[in-house]
Amino acid sequence: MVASDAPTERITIYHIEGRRSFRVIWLCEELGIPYDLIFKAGDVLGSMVQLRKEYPLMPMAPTIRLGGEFMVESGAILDVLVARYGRGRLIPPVQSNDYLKHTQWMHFAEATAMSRMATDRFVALATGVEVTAMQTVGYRLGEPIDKPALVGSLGVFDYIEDYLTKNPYFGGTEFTAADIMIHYAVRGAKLLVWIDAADYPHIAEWKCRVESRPAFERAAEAALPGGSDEFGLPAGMPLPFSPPPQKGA
Ligand SMILES: N[C@@H](CCC(=O)N[C@@H](CS)C(=O)NCC(=O)O)C(=O)O
Repeated sequence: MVASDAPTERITIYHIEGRRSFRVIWLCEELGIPYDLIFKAGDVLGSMVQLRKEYPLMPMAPTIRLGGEFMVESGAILDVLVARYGRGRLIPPVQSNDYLKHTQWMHFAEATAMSRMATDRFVALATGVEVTAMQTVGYRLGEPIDKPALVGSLGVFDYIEDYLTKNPYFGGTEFTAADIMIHYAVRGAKLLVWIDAADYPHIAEWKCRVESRPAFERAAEAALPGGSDEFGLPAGMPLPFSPPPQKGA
């Protein structure tokens, strides 16, 4: 991969607290990429309105502006920043087996993990059934192989847990951008589909390990200046969905 120098122009990140734009902030902190963060602290809707004004065609967090171009899709943004400014960091060598792992998880985070979880949540919202009922419908490891079902949220978590029994990071032996991609899906699952990383020993240990990175801590301070709750959302703000029942309740 051809390395290039530090950006000549600062990256503008349109951010909403507790949302996927956190991934871009974390990556910039890991690589030391200077950025300007545009959001309204403590005002999720206000941040969204600002983003809709700036980029009405596809107002999603994250949106970035770099070199006069707007760009959406967190995975694509991370790929670009790693390729341009990483100088080999946060990505395994292309010829290594770790590169296959890294690339799979870079895509899996949105294309499968977030999409299966969002499907469970949207169907639960549309039908009024609890999101846990959706999970009995999905296919997961250990179920009859002729079950007529698609892989569901629990199957996603089984797969992630199994992977982490054999690998320390989603980039294989080293922390890479793939860990940043998967982290948002794992953290968001507690509210989105009531799957708690704490119930999966290897996921819980990995989550704790990556959250102790200094760049994660700097990103959290910048992205969530008022602190965050147990779901990674801005502390003290109304939740977009009903929370899971308390354990033991
Ligand atoms: N696949 C996109 C998803 C982006 C996305 O859905 N972002 C949410 C916040 S986490 C958003 O902006 N939602 C507003 C909407 O869907 O209208 C990515 O990874 O960047």
